[in-house]
Amino acid sequence: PQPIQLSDYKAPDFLIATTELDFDLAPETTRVTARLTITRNAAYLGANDAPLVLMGERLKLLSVTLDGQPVTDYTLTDETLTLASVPDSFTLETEVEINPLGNKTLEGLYMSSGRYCTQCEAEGFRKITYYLDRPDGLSKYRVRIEAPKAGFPHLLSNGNLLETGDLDGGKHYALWEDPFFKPCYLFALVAGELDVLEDSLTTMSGRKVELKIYVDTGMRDRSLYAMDALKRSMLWDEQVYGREYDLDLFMIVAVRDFNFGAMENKGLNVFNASLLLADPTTATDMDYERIESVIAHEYFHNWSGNRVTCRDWFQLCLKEGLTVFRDQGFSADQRGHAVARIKDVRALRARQFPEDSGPLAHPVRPSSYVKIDNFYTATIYEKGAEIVGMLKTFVGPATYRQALDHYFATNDGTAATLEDFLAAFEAVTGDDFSPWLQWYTQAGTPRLHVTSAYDANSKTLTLSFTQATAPTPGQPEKSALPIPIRFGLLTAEGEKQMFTRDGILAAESLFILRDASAELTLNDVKHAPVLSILRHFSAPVVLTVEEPTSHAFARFKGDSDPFNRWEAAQGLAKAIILSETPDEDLIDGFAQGLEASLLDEDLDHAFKALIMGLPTESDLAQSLSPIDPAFIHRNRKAFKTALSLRLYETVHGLYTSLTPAETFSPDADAAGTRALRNALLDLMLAGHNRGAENATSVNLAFRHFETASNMTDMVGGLVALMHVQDRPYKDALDIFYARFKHEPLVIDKWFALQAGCAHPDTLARVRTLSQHPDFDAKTPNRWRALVQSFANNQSAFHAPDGSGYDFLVDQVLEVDAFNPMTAARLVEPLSRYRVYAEPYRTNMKKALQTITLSPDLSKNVLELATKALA
Ligand code: B3K
Ligand code: ZN
Repeated sequence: PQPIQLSDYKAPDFLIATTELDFDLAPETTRVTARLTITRNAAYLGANDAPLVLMGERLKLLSVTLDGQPVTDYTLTDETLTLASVPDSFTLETEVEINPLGNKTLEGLYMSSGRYCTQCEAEGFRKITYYLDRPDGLSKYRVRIEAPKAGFPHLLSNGNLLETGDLDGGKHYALWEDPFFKPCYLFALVAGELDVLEDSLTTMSGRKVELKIYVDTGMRDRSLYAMDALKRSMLWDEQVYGREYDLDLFMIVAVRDFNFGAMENKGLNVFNASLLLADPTTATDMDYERIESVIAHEYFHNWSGNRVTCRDWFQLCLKEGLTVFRDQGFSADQRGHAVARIKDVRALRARQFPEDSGPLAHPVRPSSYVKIDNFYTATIYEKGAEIVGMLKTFVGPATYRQALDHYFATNDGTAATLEDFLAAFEAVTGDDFSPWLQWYTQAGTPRLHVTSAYDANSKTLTLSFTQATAPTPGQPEKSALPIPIRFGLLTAEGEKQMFTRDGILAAESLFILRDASAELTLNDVKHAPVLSILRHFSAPVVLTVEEPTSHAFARFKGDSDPFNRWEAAQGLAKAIILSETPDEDLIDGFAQGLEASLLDEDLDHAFKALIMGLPTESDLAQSLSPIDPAFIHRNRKAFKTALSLRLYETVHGLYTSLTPAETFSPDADAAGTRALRNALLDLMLAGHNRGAENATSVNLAFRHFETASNMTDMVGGLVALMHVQDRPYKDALDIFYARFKHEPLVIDKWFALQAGCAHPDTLARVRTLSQHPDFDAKTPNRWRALVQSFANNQSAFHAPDGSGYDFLVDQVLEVDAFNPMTAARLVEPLSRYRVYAEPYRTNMKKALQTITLSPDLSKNVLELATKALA
């Protein structure tokens, strides 16, 4: 397939001012009539007599009329409808038939649990009707939906409800109008039997907005948290960004079958039920946290995405990076800045860093793609958010707000580019922001190296910074990027140390590295310093600092920047785990540092839970070359056991002191305490095989599971029991299944937990589970619960004989036959074969080749597998 190039962008030949859609819904024979008022783009008038080319896929065309006259001389392909010669201004009406029930791609109009719903981003609208399916075509929509009353009492679309009424034959209809111009990817329709939770909110200008969340019947109470999060998001966007909601109605619908998390359709967000429904007995704190952040994310898109949309899909991060940054800011305000930052960075490192250093590396604004669906990546989302964060750090919060106000004001109602975004910063500062554009156009994670020289006589400290970015596919040469480096100094004991920079006394400072290398001199540094560089993770880079290990211990002990305190612990743990032979002194030192943190009254529970979390196996893999998953697993486990044995008394004591609250609250404090209690239990159990307290801790874990009054603690108990395997673990799994067998979202967890278990039997277990009556590859949530969890399970997936890869390949090929978008997400785990040791490397490559050689591959899977092998 021919890639699409950014450099080929051309404004559309035609504009569609108004779009009227009539839906006559029937499961296998839905009729869609589209009446489009079309004009030739003024930019080309007189100079262009281009044909009208509309996109359409899997549509049965029934009729075409132009200004009321039947048209017969059109050309139809699998992907287009072309009218060779058309006037400069006309009305086109097409009628098509589609099959929502048979649509298992979950893109376009499809059915989920007997309900109709749509997913159009990026290019799904063309599966509904013939259209100029591109984000720079903004149009006003009027939508009429007709369906049987029985089974389909709710008929929803974007905007305002104008009219409803009964029709003959037990049918009814609803007429919707969206007053805002929008691209077709934001179109949505939902029809079916639903329960609705209603609420309202008065906006900052005093308008009352009705809020409605539609869920499966019987699930209304499980949407209360989402409603609460929605109201907090709406207020936050008013307070922090000055953004007000613009319609009188805001609706969210939860569906079970969905290819990803959620979708920001104008006034009618559609959510994967797993990111909306929650109550204490079925959702973990992590679920609550994700629901809160995704509700905010989709809501925030109303401005960053909908009011200002993207000119073309290459600009995807214009809406996604910015909206992720906005939702991260919201979550940080709700749950604590340090803890939120650590979690965001952990996710960035887990998903984006590997992508950025492998064969699928691409700039935040790519320059070409085959299937845009393949570019909804951690790079576009998370690295895109980091860039916005760096811009904010660079200009400061007040100027950032001015720049964003300017951006929204000047681009409202348009389809914009990243240049437009940076222009807003230029407009309010008068500076040149073109160096920042390179963060969007250059792939790869920069490495930042820092050395220092301290002169005790003159009390000066010279810091030397160097940056370098390794080549990525298609980009052999890399430029230096502007890197904001926030830093401070400590004493050898981990106390804060002041310094003077350019005559100003400071405890912390910001340095912008603009070139490949630079030096900075600080004065009045009284004591030999410990550096605390890249505080709050001020840039998405890999940092190395030349320093003795004792400096990392000093930061672990007392860095006033909580991010760097956590980071110091991560770095030390990494060094210990990746060394060939265990260094007992270092392990002792780490255990003491951890114990001190655990007993520190000033640290909150959520932070303590995080600092207990050892680097994950995939995190560790990034610091080992070539990657040997078995080595990593063995050493990490040994280190955890060593910590468990050393800290048993403290951990046990602290665990017992944390009594679970009587009533459940999903807020950050309560969740932090549960996180800590579960982390303590897990660490206790990690040493169970060798400790004298064996039976006690196993009993404790089982009781923790059995008496849990919420899902977080149940899962915490199960995870701890994984260290034990055998009876108590298997019993717990059976109890869990029996209790929740009628709760699909909880059974997803049951599949995921087993697939994520680091045990030699896991692959066999996963194969058996893939035959379980509850397993269904056609439901993406269930499929991902089993298959993605397994592919993320480093030690089980990377079986030396390649059997884990074989399982993945079979699954990807099976799902690719009906849902390419979802199948393609799981090519990535095989892609980085070159950095693995043998025999993994050869086996991963063979698995990729098996994929590329199979017949009838989708473009989605083919693009990624080919790039991985290139
Ligand atoms: N914009 C959607 C993602 C669409 C993915 C299409 N393959 C959700 C979001 O980022 O908010
Ligand atoms: Zn988004």
